[in-house]
Amino acid sequence: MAEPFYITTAIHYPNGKPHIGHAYETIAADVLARFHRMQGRDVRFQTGTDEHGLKMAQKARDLGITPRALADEMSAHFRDLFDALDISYDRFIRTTEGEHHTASQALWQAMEANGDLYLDRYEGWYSIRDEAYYDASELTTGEGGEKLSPQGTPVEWTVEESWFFRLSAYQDRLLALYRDNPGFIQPEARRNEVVRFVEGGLRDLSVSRTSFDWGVKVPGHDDHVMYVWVDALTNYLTGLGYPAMDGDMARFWPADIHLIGKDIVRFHAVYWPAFLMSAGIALPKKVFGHGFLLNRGQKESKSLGNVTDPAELAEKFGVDNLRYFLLREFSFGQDGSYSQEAIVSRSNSELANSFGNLAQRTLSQIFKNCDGYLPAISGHTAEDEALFALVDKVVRREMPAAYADLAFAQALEAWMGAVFACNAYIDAQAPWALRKTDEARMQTVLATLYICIAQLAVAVQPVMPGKTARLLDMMGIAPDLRNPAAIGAHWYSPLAEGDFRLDKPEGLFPRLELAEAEGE
Ligand code: ME8
Repeated sequence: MAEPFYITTAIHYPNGKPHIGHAYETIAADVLARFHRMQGRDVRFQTGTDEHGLKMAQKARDLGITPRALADEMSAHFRDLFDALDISYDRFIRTTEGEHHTASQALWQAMEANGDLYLDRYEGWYSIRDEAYYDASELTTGEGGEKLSPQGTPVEWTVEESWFFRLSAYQDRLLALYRDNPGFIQPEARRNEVVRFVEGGLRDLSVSRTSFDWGVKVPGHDDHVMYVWVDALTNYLTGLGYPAMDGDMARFWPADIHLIGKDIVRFHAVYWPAFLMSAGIALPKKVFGHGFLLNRGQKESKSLGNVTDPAELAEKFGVDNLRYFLLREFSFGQDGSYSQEAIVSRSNSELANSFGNLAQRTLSQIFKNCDGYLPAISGHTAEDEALFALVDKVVRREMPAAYADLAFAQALEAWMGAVFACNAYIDAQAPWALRKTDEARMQTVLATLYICIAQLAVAVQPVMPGKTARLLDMMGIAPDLRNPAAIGAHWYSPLAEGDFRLDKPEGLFPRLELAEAEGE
């Protein structure tokens, strides 16, 4: 049976509509999920919304609606966006689901049974925006003299009765985890931050609240709700049927990767493994903290008026153009700054002018000059062999290695290199000129290109599932051949028997343009 692969994104706060950062993270996870599926893995991909906590309760109060109504409305926007972006999730979880309350309470009871939870009083600097307490030494001072968290959000002195998790007892075990599993936290810079933080000593963590009731109730103490991060992290188990340990839990846990943004690495790489150790549950294999997307160098915010609706970007530029841009433009672990001009320029130079044009030129010559039938090969020259070797190296070695490593920009750079090589080959071989002088050679050149284009389309399917499906349909490549195991020159033979005839090819990547005012 195929080897399982469980991938999760963070679950998103539905206290507003989704922004570009949510789209970025979920697209990246989708690419990884599609890549592993294409490699034959049995993939389970989970995303969803994180619906409890003070932030949700306050936002709902400001709007004069219940937190539940806010969650219902906003969660639907996330789901709609992910559908529009072609996200192939298997499970969209909402933390208000009954099953999730059951799972969170079961995890709580397991930690309690292990002696790691106790009741005490909590006083400290609390940030509502981050849903986290901070140590006085971590705070900074804002322009107006107000105290700010390390994330730059306001903090308030807060006193309440609270349950505590004995995080301090886990310092050595966590450090051993990082030491014995150097790939557990990636990229390296994030790992170093976490190791330094844990080496600095851990304080017990306040894990319940009494000041509001929008959350999962603490078992046996109805006046307490769990700290939102305790229930939020549990979502990764809920989706597999925990507390039942058979079925999907047995098949897919531990997760292969939790894909999250750099701001929440501490929760996933410190608190979460400690909770799981306490409950006697296996630890996830990897936590990857990707970078942040900025809009022309600035964080998007309502006050700056620069909030972009990712659904609009997809609508305007095309879903696959947006997916390609986001993964090609930025090195995945690092921050990146985007603009609409950059999307247009990347799409036009690489998708329209390079890949789209290559496919269009090749297929329309086959359509016109070979009557739509796949051309025959009559012996390869050194140039043909060199092109095959290059494409083969890119699609079968470089791209899979880069995808598996979440080096998406590198995978696409290698892909573009092969596309350039194909365009250089078509220019040098000039099949349109061969038509009059050497028809057999023209056929071989077009057949060589046909095979290379099919391979390149297959390799880039995880990033552009819609466009590549259309191209491969146009080319008559059957769905069961659309994977790397089937990639190779032998693709050609089942197709060359005259059983498939190309229609007039349609352009896949029209050039994009920005209306003048939009470039401002
Ligand atoms: O943190 N660029 O939810 P969230 C890239 N509910 N990624 C970004 C980003 C940006 N500008 N802004 C946010 C939460 N993200 C919690 C998670 S998980 C058990 C609970 C990323 O809606 C962010 O880093 O604020 C996180 O991974 C995800 O979007 C959801 O952020």
